[in-house]
Amino acid sequence: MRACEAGPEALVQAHVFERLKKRDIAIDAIELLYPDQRAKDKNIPLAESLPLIRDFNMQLYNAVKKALQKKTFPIIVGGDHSIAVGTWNAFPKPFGLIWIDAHMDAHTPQTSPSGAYHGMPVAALFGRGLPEMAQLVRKEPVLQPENFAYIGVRSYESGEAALIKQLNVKTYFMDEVKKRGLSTIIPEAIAHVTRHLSHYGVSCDLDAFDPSIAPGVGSPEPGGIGGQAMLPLLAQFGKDPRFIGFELVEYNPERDENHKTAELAYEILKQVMKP
Ligand SMILES: [Mn+2]
Repeated sequence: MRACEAGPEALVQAHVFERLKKRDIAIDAIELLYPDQRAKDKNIPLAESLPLIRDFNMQLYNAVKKALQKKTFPIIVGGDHSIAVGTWNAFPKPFGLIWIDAHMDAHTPQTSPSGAYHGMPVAALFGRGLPEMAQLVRKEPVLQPENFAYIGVRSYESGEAALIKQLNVKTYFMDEVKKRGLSTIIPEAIAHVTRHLSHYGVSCDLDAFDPSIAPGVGSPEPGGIGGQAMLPLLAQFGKDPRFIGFELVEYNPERDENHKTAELAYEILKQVMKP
């Protein structure tokens, strides 16, 4: 049960965006995009779902591009993490990216045990894996691995970990996060992804948070980030002139308990968008 495709609509129904607006947070427009119904079938092989995933990412790419042309600040709410390919293709290159996640999402079809595309978007952004996604819009990779940092990783498979190691990607594993604290690590991660570049974005998977505060996710992993530690720190992104966009993914309303995770999503967006 992943059901993340129902996430955005469930957050609208939980009045997440309406409540943000009431707090004088400038929201120009909310646009909901829907994947092809066939993409919901978890049992179809990647070869069959790939064109659907690709089409959806193109739709999303165009929507984010349009928002940027209107000079609005894009906040992208998923959906599973496959959407990162469409999202980050839309931003003018070059930029750095901070990826807050329990997982690496850096598989290629050769290394993935499940074949699920939501485990592959980081590899695609680095130009690896299926060319349909790795070259969604252009031939060149969206990101250079040196301008990327993970925060919160605690569950991964050997094939993707080998790629991340080979590409020398900065990874703040969960043990280091616990030991050194997010108030140290977040500014360090920002400094890392901007050391050659002037702009950066953030992609946040709700499963980076501990399942006690975020049970409603596609792939829960114990031992995650606590809300109190993280939430106040998110305001630094929104206030940073180098920050270009924010993506929040993997909300699964079917697994949520008493709207806990929807509330967390609200708190995250409130912090990031704080005027
Ligand atoms: Mn993810």
